[in-house]
Amino acid sequence: MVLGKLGSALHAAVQKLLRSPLVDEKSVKELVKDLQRALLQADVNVRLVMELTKRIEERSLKDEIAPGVSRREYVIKVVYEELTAILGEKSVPLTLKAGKPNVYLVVGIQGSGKTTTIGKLAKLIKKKGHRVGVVAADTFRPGAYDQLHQLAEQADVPFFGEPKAKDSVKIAQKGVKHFTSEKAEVIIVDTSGRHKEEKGLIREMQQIAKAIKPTEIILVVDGTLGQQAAVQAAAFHAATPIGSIIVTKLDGSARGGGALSAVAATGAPIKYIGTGEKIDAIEQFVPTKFVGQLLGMADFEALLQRVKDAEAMPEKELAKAIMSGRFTLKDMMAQVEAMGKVGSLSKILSMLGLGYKVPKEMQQTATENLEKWKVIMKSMTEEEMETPKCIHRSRTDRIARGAGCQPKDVKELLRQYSQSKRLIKSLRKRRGGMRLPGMLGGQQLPKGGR
Ligand SMILES: Nc1nc2c(ncn2[C@@H]2O[C@H](COP(=O)(O)OP(=O)(O)OP(=O)(O)O)[C@@H](O)[C@H]2O)c(=O)[nH]1
Ligand SMILES: [Mg+2]
Repeated sequence: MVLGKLGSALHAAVQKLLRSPLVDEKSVKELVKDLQRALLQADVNVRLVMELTKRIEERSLKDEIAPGVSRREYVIKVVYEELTAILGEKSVPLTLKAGKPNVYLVVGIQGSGKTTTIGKLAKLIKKKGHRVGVVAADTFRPGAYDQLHQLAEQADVPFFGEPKAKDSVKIAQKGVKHFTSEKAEVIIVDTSGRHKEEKGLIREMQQIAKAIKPTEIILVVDGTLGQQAAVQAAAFHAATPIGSIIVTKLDGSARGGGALSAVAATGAPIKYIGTGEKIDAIEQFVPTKFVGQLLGMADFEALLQRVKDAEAMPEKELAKAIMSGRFTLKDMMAQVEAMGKVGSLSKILSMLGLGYKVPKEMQQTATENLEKWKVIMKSMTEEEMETPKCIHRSRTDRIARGAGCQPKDVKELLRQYSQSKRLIKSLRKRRGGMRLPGMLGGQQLPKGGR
Protein backbone atom coordinates (compact mmCIF):
# COMPACT_ATOMS: atom_id res chain seq x y z
CA MET A 1 0.00 0.00 0.00
CA VAL A 2 1.14 3.56 -0.69
CA LEU A 3 2.55 5.17 2.44
CA GLY A 4 1.23 2.23 4.40
CA LYS A 5 2.53 3.29 7.79
CA LEU A 6 1.48 6.90 7.58
CA GLY A 7 -1.91 5.84 6.25
CA SER A 8 -2.60 3.48 9.11
CA ALA A 9 -1.45 5.98 11.71
CA LEU A 10 -3.70 8.71 10.28
CA HIS A 11 -6.57 6.29 9.95
CA ALA A 12 -6.16 5.21 13.57
CA ALA A 13 -6.12 8.83 14.75
CA VAL A 14 -9.31 9.64 12.92
CA GLN A 15 -11.03 6.45 14.05
CA LYS A 16 -10.17 7.29 17.63
CA LEU A 17 -11.92 10.60 17.28
CA LEU A 18 -14.92 8.98 15.66
CA ARG A 19 -15.21 6.53 18.51
CA SER A 20 -14.64 8.94 21.37
CA PRO A 21 -17.89 9.55 23.23
CA LEU A 22 -17.49 13.27 23.09
CA VAL A 23 -15.83 15.61 20.64
CA ASP A 24 -14.49 18.35 22.82
CA GLU A 25 -11.27 20.22 23.42
CA LYS A 26 -9.64 17.19 24.99
CA SER A 27 -10.41 14.79 22.17
CA VAL A 28 -9.41 17.35 19.52
CA LYS A 29 -6.10 17.93 21.31
CA GLU A 30 -5.54 14.20 21.41
CA LEU A 31 -6.29 13.94 17.71
CA VAL A 32 -3.81 16.73 17.03
CA LYS A 33 -1.12 14.91 19.03
CA ASP A 34 -1.77 11.69 17.13
CA LEU A 35 -1.58 13.52 13.80
CA GLN A 36 1.67 15.20 14.78
CA ARG A 37 3.23 11.90 15.72
CA ALA A 38 2.13 10.23 12.48
CA LEU A 39 3.32 13.07 10.26
CA LEU A 40 6.66 13.55 11.99
CA GLN A 41 7.36 9.86 11.69
CA ALA A 42 6.75 10.14 7.97
CA ASP A 43 9.43 12.84 7.87
CA VAL A 44 7.07 15.70 7.23
CA ASN A 45 8.81 18.96 8.04
CA VAL A 46 8.41 19.95 11.70
CA ARG A 47 7.34 23.50 10.97
CA LEU A 48 4.80 22.30 8.45
CA VAL A 49 3.41 19.79 10.94
CA MET A 50 3.10 22.39 13.67
CA GLU A 51 1.38 24.91 11.42
CA LEU A 52 -0.93 22.29 10.03
CA THR A 53 -1.98 20.88 13.37
CA LYS A 54 -2.42 24.31 14.88
CA ARG A 55 -4.84 25.18 12.11
CA ILE A 56 -6.67 21.91 12.61
CA GLU A 57 -7.03 22.54 16.32
CA GLU A 58 -8.15 26.12 15.92
CA ARG A 59 -10.66 25.45 13.21
CA SER A 60 -12.02 22.38 14.95
CA LEU A 61 -12.70 24.21 18.17
CA LYS A 62 -13.48 27.72 17.05
CA ASP A 63 -15.22 27.62 13.69
CA GLU A 64 -18.93 28.10 13.63
CA ILE A 65 -20.48 24.89 12.43
CA ALA A 66 -23.46 24.78 10.11
CA PRO A 67 -26.63 23.21 11.38
CA GLY A 68 -26.95 19.68 10.10
CA VAL A 69 -23.24 19.07 10.57
CA SER A 70 -21.91 17.73 13.84
CA ARG A 71 -18.61 18.79 15.33
CA ARG A 72 -17.34 15.26 14.79
CA GLU A 73 -18.03 15.48 11.06
CA TYR A 74 -16.64 18.95 10.92
CA VAL A 75 -13.35 17.98 12.58
CA ILE A 76 -12.88 15.16 10.08
CA LYS A 77 -13.54 17.58 7.27
CA VAL A 78 -10.97 20.02 8.66
CA VAL A 79 -8.33 17.29 8.96
CA TYR A 80 -9.05 16.26 5.41
CA GLU A 81 -8.93 19.79 4.06
CA GLU A 82 -5.76 20.78 5.83
CA LEU A 83 -3.92 17.61 4.80
CA THR A 84 -5.06 18.13 1.24
CA ALA A 85 -3.96 21.75 1.32
CA ILE A 86 -0.35 20.86 2.10
CA LEU A 87 -0.27 18.54 -0.91
CA GLY A 88 -1.34 21.14 -3.41
CA GLU A 89 -5.09 20.48 -3.61
CA LYS A 90 -5.51 20.65 -7.35
CA SER A 91 -4.42 17.89 -9.63
CA VAL A 92 -3.02 19.02 -12.95
CA PRO A 93 -2.75 16.46 -15.74
CA LEU A 94 0.22 16.34 -18.11
CA THR A 95 -0.01 18.81 -20.96
CA LEU A 96 -1.45 17.01 -23.92
CA LYS A 97 -2.24 19.30 -26.82
CA ALA A 98 -3.81 17.95 -29.96
CA GLY A 99 -2.35 18.50 -33.39
CA LYS A 100 1.35 18.49 -32.55
CA PRO A 101 3.69 16.13 -30.77
CA ASN A 102 3.88 16.64 -27.03
CA VAL A 103 7.48 16.20 -25.99
CA TYR A 104 8.18 15.23 -22.38
CA LEU A 105 11.76 15.50 -21.25
CA VAL A 106 12.35 13.34 -18.19
CA VAL A 107 15.18 14.30 -15.86
CA GLY A 108 16.33 13.37 -12.38
CA ILE A 109 19.16 12.44 -10.08
CA GLN A 110 20.87 9.07 -10.45
CA GLY A 111 18.63 6.14 -9.66
CA SER A 112 15.54 8.21 -8.94
CA GLY A 113 13.39 6.02 -11.18
CA LYS A 114 13.34 7.91 -14.51
CA THR A 115 13.59 4.99 -16.89
CA THR A 116 11.12 2.84 -14.97
CA THR A 117 8.69 5.75 -14.79
CA ILE A 118 8.94 6.34 -18.53
CA GLY A 119 7.88 2.74 -19.14
CA LYS A 120 4.91 3.25 -16.83
CA LEU A 121 3.91 6.58 -18.36
CA ALA A 122 4.21 5.25 -21.91
CA LYS A 123 1.89 2.37 -21.09
CA LEU A 124 -0.59 4.62 -19.34
CA ILE A 125 -0.74 7.18 -22.15
CA LYS A 126 -1.01 4.49 -24.80
CA LYS A 127 -3.89 2.94 -22.88
CA LYS A 128 -5.66 6.27 -23.12
CA GLY A 129 -5.51 5.89 -26.88
CA HIS A 130 -2.56 8.11 -27.80
CA ARG A 131 0.35 7.33 -30.08
CA VAL A 132 3.45 7.27 -27.89
CA GLY A 133 7.15 6.90 -28.65
CA VAL A 134 10.08 6.69 -26.22
CA VAL A 135 13.61 7.93 -26.86
CA ALA A 136 16.72 6.59 -25.13
CA ALA A 137 18.94 9.63 -24.66
CA ASP A 138 20.82 8.24 -21.69
CA THR A 139 24.26 7.80 -23.18
CA PHE A 140 25.92 7.51 -19.81
CA ARG A 141 24.86 4.28 -18.18
CA PRO A 142 25.76 1.15 -20.18
CA GLY A 143 22.53 -0.73 -19.51
CA ALA A 144 20.24 2.24 -20.11
CA TYR A 145 19.54 1.51 -23.77
CA ASP A 146 18.49 -2.09 -23.12
CA GLN A 147 16.50 -1.18 -20.05
CA LEU A 148 14.30 1.30 -21.88
CA HIS A 149 14.08 -0.96 -24.91
CA GLN A 150 12.64 -3.73 -22.76
CA LEU A 151 10.24 -1.42 -20.98
CA ALA A 152 9.03 -0.10 -24.35
CA GLU A 153 8.31 -3.66 -25.40
CA GLN A 154 6.38 -4.31 -22.21
CA ALA A 155 4.37 -1.16 -22.75
CA ASP A 156 3.99 -2.05 -26.41
CA VAL A 157 5.18 1.34 -27.67
CA PRO A 158 7.82 2.12 -30.32
CA PHE A 159 11.36 2.81 -29.16
CA PHE A 160 14.13 4.98 -30.58
CA GLY A 161 17.78 4.75 -29.64
CA GLU A 162 21.30 4.00 -30.80
CA PRO A 163 23.23 1.63 -28.58
CA LYS A 164 26.57 3.27 -29.34
CA ALA A 165 25.46 6.90 -29.24
CA LYS A 166 27.71 9.24 -27.26
CA ASP A 167 26.00 12.62 -27.46
CA SER A 168 22.76 12.75 -25.48
CA VAL A 169 21.64 16.07 -26.99
CA LYS A 170 22.04 14.79 -30.52
CA ILE A 171 20.30 11.52 -29.88
CA ALA A 172 17.41 13.29 -28.17
CA GLN A 173 17.04 15.56 -31.20
CA LYS A 174 17.14 12.63 -33.59
CA GLY A 175 14.55 10.74 -31.57
CA VAL A 176 12.12 13.65 -31.45
CA LYS A 177 12.53 14.18 -35.18
CA HIS A 178 11.94 10.51 -35.85
CA PHE A 179 8.72 10.29 -33.85
CA THR A 180 7.47 13.63 -35.15
CA SER A 181 7.63 12.25 -38.67
CA GLU A 182 5.85 9.11 -37.39
CA LYS A 183 3.06 11.39 -36.16
CA ALA A 184 3.42 10.42 -32.52
CA GLU A 185 1.25 12.46 -30.17
CA VAL A 186 3.52 11.97 -27.18
CA ILE A 187 7.29 11.61 -27.26
CA ILE A 188 9.02 10.76 -23.98
CA VAL A 189 12.76 11.33 -23.73
CA ASP A 190 14.85 9.48 -21.13
CA THR A 191 18.04 11.17 -19.94
CA SER A 192 21.04 10.04 -18.01
CA GLY A 193 21.17 10.16 -14.27
CA ARG A 194 24.82 10.88 -14.12
CA HIS A 195 24.27 13.63 -11.59
CA LYS A 196 24.18 13.29 -7.89
CA GLU A 197 23.33 16.89 -7.24
CA GLU A 198 20.98 19.50 -8.66
CA LYS A 199 23.41 21.91 -10.30
CA GLY A 200 24.82 19.55 -12.88
CA LEU A 201 21.45 18.04 -13.48
CA ILE A 202 19.85 21.36 -14.25
CA ARG A 203 22.65 22.43 -16.55
CA GLU A 204 22.25 19.27 -18.61
CA MET A 205 18.47 19.60 -18.58
CA GLN A 206 18.74 23.11 -19.99
CA GLN A 207 21.07 21.98 -22.74
CA ILE A 208 18.77 19.23 -23.94
CA ALA A 209 15.70 21.44 -23.53
CA LYS A 210 17.26 24.07 -25.77
CA ALA A 211 17.74 21.48 -28.49
CA ILE A 212 14.41 19.66 -28.38
CA LYS A 213 12.05 22.33 -26.99
CA PRO A 214 9.96 20.03 -24.81
CA THR A 215 6.34 20.85 -24.01
CA GLU A 216 6.94 19.71 -20.47
CA ILE A 217 9.95 18.78 -18.39
CA ILE A 218 9.33 16.11 -15.78
CA LEU A 219 11.56 15.81 -12.75
CA VAL A 220 11.55 12.34 -11.21
CA VAL A 221 12.18 12.47 -7.48
CA ASP A 222 12.93 9.57 -5.18
CA GLY A 223 10.27 9.51 -2.46
CA THR A 224 12.51 7.69 0.00
CA LEU A 225 14.46 10.93 0.39
CA GLY A 226 11.74 12.29 2.63
CA GLN A 227 11.76 16.06 3.04
CA GLN A 228 15.21 16.19 1.44
CA ALA A 229 13.39 15.79 -1.87
CA ALA A 230 12.49 19.46 -1.65
CA VAL A 231 16.05 20.60 -2.47
CA GLN A 232 15.88 19.14 -5.97
CA ALA A 233 12.31 20.17 -6.49
CA ALA A 234 12.99 23.77 -5.53
CA ALA A 235 16.05 24.10 -7.80
CA PHE A 236 14.11 22.53 -10.63
CA HIS A 237 11.02 24.64 -10.10
CA ALA A 238 13.11 27.80 -10.14
CA ALA A 239 14.87 26.74 -13.35
CA THR A 240 11.90 25.95 -15.57
CA PRO A 241 8.36 27.23 -15.91
CA ILE A 242 7.23 24.09 -17.70
CA GLY A 243 8.21 21.63 -15.03
CA SER A 244 6.19 19.02 -13.24
CA ILE A 245 7.16 16.32 -10.82
CA ILE A 246 6.72 12.60 -10.34
CA VAL A 247 7.58 11.22 -6.92
CA THR A 248 8.58 7.55 -7.02
CA LYS A 249 9.02 4.70 -4.58
CA LEU A 250 6.11 5.66 -2.38
CA ASP A 251 5.26 2.02 -1.88
CA GLY A 252 6.18 1.23 1.65
CA SER A 253 8.50 4.20 2.05
CA ALA A 254 8.29 5.47 5.60
CA ARG A 255 9.34 8.93 4.49
CA GLY A 256 7.04 9.36 1.53
CA GLY A 257 4.72 11.75 3.34
CA GLY A 258 7.69 14.01 3.94
CA ALA A 259 8.72 13.87 0.30
CA LEU A 260 5.26 14.67 -1.02
CA SER A 261 4.57 17.54 1.35
CA ALA A 262 8.03 19.04 0.92
CA VAL A 263 7.86 18.90 -2.86
CA ALA A 264 4.36 20.38 -2.86
CA ALA A 265 5.62 23.20 -0.65
CA THR A 266 8.02 24.29 -3.41
CA GLY A 267 5.02 25.03 -5.59
CA ALA A 268 5.98 22.54 -8.29
CA PRO A 269 2.99 20.43 -9.31
CA ILE A 270 3.20 16.72 -8.55
CA LYS A 271 1.41 14.94 -11.37
CA TYR A 272 2.05 11.26 -10.78
CA ILE A 273 3.38 9.01 -8.08
CA GLY A 274 5.29 5.77 -8.48
CA THR A 275 4.03 3.00 -6.29
CA GLY A 276 6.13 -0.04 -7.17
CA GLU A 277 8.65 -1.57 -9.52
CA LYS A 278 6.13 -3.04 -11.93
CA ILE A 279 5.05 -1.24 -15.07
CA ASP A 280 1.51 -0.58 -13.84
CA ALA A 281 2.61 0.86 -10.52
CA ILE A 282 1.82 4.49 -11.24
CA GLU A 283 -1.08 6.71 -10.19
CA GLN A 284 -2.16 10.17 -11.13
CA PHE A 285 -1.65 12.32 -8.07
CA VAL A 286 -4.97 13.75 -6.97
CA PRO A 287 -4.44 15.21 -3.48
CA THR A 288 -8.10 15.00 -2.45
CA LYS A 289 -8.31 11.36 -3.44
CA PHE A 290 -4.90 10.61 -2.03
CA VAL A 291 -5.74 11.99 1.40
CA GLY A 292 -9.04 10.13 1.33
CA GLN A 293 -7.12 6.92 0.72
CA LEU A 294 -4.62 7.77 3.42
CA LEU A 295 -7.35 8.35 5.96
CA GLY A 296 -8.80 5.04 4.91
CA MET A 297 -12.29 6.14 4.06
CA ALA A 298 -13.76 4.97 0.87
CA ASP A 299 -15.79 7.79 -0.54
CA PHE A 300 -14.17 10.80 0.97
CA GLU A 301 -14.89 13.24 -1.80
CA ALA A 302 -18.57 12.45 -1.66
CA LEU A 303 -18.55 12.94 2.08
CA LEU A 304 -16.85 16.27 1.76
CA GLN A 305 -19.28 17.41 -0.87
CA ARG A 306 -22.24 16.57 1.31
CA VAL A 307 -20.87 18.40 4.31
CA LYS A 308 -20.18 21.35 2.05
CA ASP A 309 -23.71 21.24 0.72
CA ALA A 310 -25.05 21.09 4.23
CA GLU A 311 -23.00 24.14 5.06
CA ALA A 312 -24.44 25.88 2.06
CA MET A 313 -27.97 25.28 3.30
CA PRO A 314 -29.76 28.58 3.65
CA GLU A 315 -31.21 27.67 6.95
CA LYS A 316 -29.21 28.56 9.96
CA GLU A 317 -32.07 30.74 11.01
CA LEU A 318 -34.48 27.96 10.29
CA ALA A 319 -32.57 25.52 12.45
CA LYS A 320 -32.57 27.97 15.28
CA ALA A 321 -36.27 28.47 14.90
CA ILE A 322 -36.91 24.75 14.92
CA MET A 323 -34.76 24.20 17.93
CA SER A 324 -36.57 26.91 19.76
CA GLY A 325 -39.76 24.99 19.20
CA ARG A 326 -41.25 26.84 16.25
CA PHE A 327 -41.91 24.65 13.24
CA THR A 328 -44.39 25.75 10.61
CA LEU A 329 -45.34 24.29 7.26
CA LYS A 330 -43.07 26.83 5.63
CA ASP A 331 -40.14 25.63 7.71
CA MET A 332 -40.87 22.10 6.70
CA MET A 333 -40.87 22.96 3.03
CA ALA A 334 -37.61 24.82 3.29
CA GLN A 335 -36.11 21.83 4.94
CA VAL A 336 -37.44 19.34 2.43
CA GLU A 337 -36.02 21.45 -0.36
CA ALA A 338 -32.65 21.69 1.30
CA MET A 339 -32.59 17.96 1.89
CA GLY A 340 -33.51 17.30 -1.71
CA LYS A 341 -30.45 19.22 -2.77
CA VAL A 342 -28.12 17.69 -0.30
CA GLY A 343 -29.12 14.09 -0.65
CA SER A 344 -29.05 12.76 2.78
CA LEU A 345 -26.87 13.65 5.67
CA SER A 346 -27.49 10.21 6.99
CA LYS A 347 -25.18 8.93 4.27
CA ILE A 348 -22.33 10.93 5.66
CA LEU A 349 -22.90 9.51 9.06
CA SER A 350 -23.11 5.97 7.85
CA MET A 351 -19.91 6.48 5.90
CA LEU A 352 -18.30 7.67 9.07
CA GLY A 353 -19.42 4.49 10.70
CA LEU A 354 -21.90 6.07 13.05
CA GLY A 355 -24.70 3.82 11.95
CA TYR A 356 -27.21 6.56 11.50
CA LYS A 357 -29.98 5.67 9.15
CA VAL A 358 -32.93 7.49 7.74
CA PRO A 359 -35.72 5.28 6.43
CA LYS A 360 -35.60 5.41 2.64
CA GLU A 361 -39.36 5.57 2.16
CA MET A 362 -39.51 8.65 4.28
CA GLN A 363 -36.97 10.42 2.11
CA GLN A 364 -38.68 9.38 -1.04
CA THR A 365 -42.19 10.51 -0.08
CA ALA A 366 -40.82 13.88 0.79
CA THR A 367 -38.82 14.47 -2.35
CA GLU A 368 -41.40 12.94 -4.67
CA ASN A 369 -44.13 15.10 -3.26
CA LEU A 370 -42.09 18.22 -3.12
CA GLU A 371 -43.51 19.82 -6.27
CA LYS A 372 -47.08 18.92 -5.40
CA TRP A 373 -46.69 20.30 -1.91
CA LYS A 374 -45.29 23.53 -3.21
CA VAL A 375 -48.41 24.02 -5.32
CA ILE A 376 -50.66 23.17 -2.39
CA MET A 377 -48.91 25.65 -0.18
CA LYS A 378 -49.34 28.35 -2.78
CA SER A 379 -53.08 28.13 -2.35
CA MET A 380 -52.83 28.44 1.41
CA THR A 381 -53.10 31.68 3.26
CA GLU A 382 -50.22 33.02 5.27
CA GLU A 383 -52.13 32.21 8.43
CA GLU A 384 -52.64 28.60 7.34
CA MET A 385 -48.97 28.11 6.71
CA GLU A 386 -47.92 29.61 10.00
CA THR A 387 -50.54 27.74 12.05
CA PRO A 388 -51.57 24.63 10.13
CA LYS A 389 -53.68 23.60 13.12
CA CYS A 390 -56.37 25.95 11.88
CA ILE A 391 -56.88 24.02 8.64
CA HIS A 392 -60.17 22.19 8.99
CA ARG A 393 -62.29 20.25 6.51
CA SER A 394 -63.74 23.12 4.52
CA ARG A 395 -60.37 24.79 4.26
CA THR A 396 -58.82 21.53 3.10
CA ASP A 397 -61.35 21.32 0.27
CA ARG A 398 -60.75 24.92 -0.71
CA ILE A 399 -56.98 24.49 -0.75
CA ALA A 400 -57.25 21.31 -2.84
CA ARG A 401 -59.48 23.08 -5.38
CA GLY A 402 -57.09 25.96 -5.59
CA ALA A 403 -54.15 23.63 -6.11
CA GLY A 404 -55.95 21.40 -8.57
CA CYS A 405 -55.51 18.28 -6.48
CA GLN A 406 -57.47 15.98 -4.19
CA PRO A 407 -58.27 16.82 -0.57
CA LYS A 408 -56.39 13.65 0.38
CA ASP A 409 -53.19 15.21 -0.98
CA VAL A 410 -53.64 18.17 1.29
CA LYS A 411 -54.30 15.83 4.18
CA GLU A 412 -51.15 13.87 3.38
CA LEU A 413 -49.08 17.02 3.52
CA LEU A 414 -50.61 17.95 6.85
CA ARG A 415 -50.06 14.44 8.16
CA GLN A 416 -46.36 14.58 7.24
CA TYR A 417 -46.16 17.94 8.87
CA SER A 418 -47.56 16.82 12.20
CA GLN A 419 -45.41 13.70 12.13
CA SER A 420 -42.30 15.82 11.68
CA LYS A 421 -43.37 18.20 14.35
CA ARG A 422 -43.87 15.34 16.80
CA LEU A 423 -40.48 13.96 15.91
CA ILE A 424 -38.80 17.26 16.52
CA LYS A 425 -40.50 17.66 19.82
CA SER A 426 -39.36 14.29 21.05
CA LEU A 427 -35.84 14.95 19.85
CA ARG A 428 -35.67 18.24 21.61
CA LYS A 429 -36.69 16.55 24.79
CA ARG A 430 -34.13 13.80 24.48
CA ARG A 431 -31.21 16.06 23.92
CA GLY A 432 -30.43 19.70 23.76
CA GLY A 433 -29.60 18.60 20.22
CA MET A 434 -27.61 20.30 17.52
CA ARG A 435 -28.77 18.27 14.58
CA LEU A 436 -31.47 19.67 12.43
CA PRO A 437 -33.90 16.78 12.56
CA GLY A 438 -37.10 17.37 10.70
CA MET A 439 -39.18 15.04 8.70
CA LEU A 440 -36.41 13.34 6.82
CA GLY A 441 -34.31 12.14 9.64
CA GLY A 442 -33.58 11.85 13.23
CA GLN A 443 -35.30 8.60 14.02
CA GLN A 444 -32.31 6.63 15.11
CA LEU A 445 -29.70 8.83 16.60
CA PRO A 446 -26.08 7.81 16.72
CA LYS A 447 -25.14 6.27 19.99
CA GLY A 448 -23.08 8.28 22.36
CA GLY A 449 -22.20 11.92 22.06
CA ARG A 450 -21.43 13.95 19.08
N1 LIG B 1 9.71 0.18 -5.10
C1 LIG B 1 9.85 0.97 -6.16
N2 LIG B 1 10.97 0.93 -6.88
C2 LIG B 1 11.08 1.77 -7.94
C3 LIG B 1 10.05 2.68 -8.29
N3 LIG B 1 10.45 3.37 -9.38
C4 LIG B 1 11.68 2.89 -9.69
N4 LIG B 1 12.08 1.94 -8.83
C5 LIG B 1 13.34 1.18 -8.79
O1 LIG B 1 14.40 2.10 -8.64
C6 LIG B 1 15.56 1.61 -9.30
C7 LIG B 1 16.09 2.69 -10.24
O2 LIG B 1 15.15 2.87 -11.27
P1 LIG B 1 15.51 3.45 -12.71
O3 LIG B 1 14.26 3.61 -13.45
O4 LIG B 1 16.59 2.65 -13.33
O5 LIG B 1 16.10 4.85 -12.28
P2 LIG B 1 16.81 5.92 -13.20
O6 LIG B 1 16.52 7.24 -12.62
O7 LIG B 1 16.45 5.72 -14.61
O8 LIG B 1 18.33 5.55 -12.95
P3 LIG B 1 19.59 6.14 -13.77
O9 LIG B 1 19.22 6.12 -15.18
O10 LIG B 1 20.71 5.23 -13.44
O11 LIG B 1 19.80 7.47 -13.22
C8 LIG B 1 15.14 0.36 -10.00
O12 LIG B 1 15.54 -0.76 -9.24
C9 LIG B 1 13.63 0.46 -10.07
O13 LIG B 1 13.00 -0.79 -10.10
C10 LIG B 1 8.86 2.71 -7.47
O14 LIG B 1 7.93 3.48 -7.67
N5 LIG B 1 8.82 1.83 -6.43
MG1 LIG C 1 17.65 5.52 -16.26
